[in-house]
Amino acid sequence: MRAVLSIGSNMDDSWAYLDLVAAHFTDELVNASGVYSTPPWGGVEQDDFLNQALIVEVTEGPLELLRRCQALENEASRSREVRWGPRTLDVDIVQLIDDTGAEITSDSEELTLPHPRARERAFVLVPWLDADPHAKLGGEAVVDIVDKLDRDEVEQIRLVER
Ligand code: A4P
Ligand code: MG
Repeated sequence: MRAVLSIGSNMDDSWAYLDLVAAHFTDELVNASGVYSTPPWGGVEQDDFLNQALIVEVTEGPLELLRRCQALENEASRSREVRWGPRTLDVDIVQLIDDTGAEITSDSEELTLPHPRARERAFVLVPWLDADPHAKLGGEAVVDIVDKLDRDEVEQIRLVER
């Protein structure tokens, strides 16, 4: 099963939290995007985020992968206070592709796939395209989905160096 993960941080040592996730998935990593600085999405006033996309190939099922993502958030001392608010580390599963190449869908509250807000979020899609320029979401090329987003929002997603 192939997974697209969107990871983000805007508290404490954000680079270190992103590194923690990449290190955890080293043996399963297919590709990683660059790291992007992104303005906060969702209306809560807070610092800019660092966001990155990771593409990983894993052998376990969707819920086991979700548990691993949550364990990484806990390792980063993640507390959940404000929805869409500041966080040390957020690890979201954007998309899962099964071994036949089909997109896995799920509409439970615990795991919604593909991620329900991914297509509205330049901070998810721009890094994803960096990691996989041919990416598709719900049968549509991600590059075309990005084209339909607000131009200013897309231009504010900036590749950064450490
Ligand atoms: N859950 C359901 N589907 C999924 C999935 N596909 N991947 C459930 C991961 N988790 C999924 O998530 C709440 C619940 O979602 C979990 O219990 C899980 O079972 P959470 O991480 O505990 O809470 P949250 O992250 O505060 O809420 P939410 O709605 O997931 O927030 P988002 O959508 O993750 O947004 N702006 C920028 N620029 N960059 C960011 O990274 N992130 C957020 C958080 C807001 N604004 C941002 C960024
Ligand atoms: Mg989340």
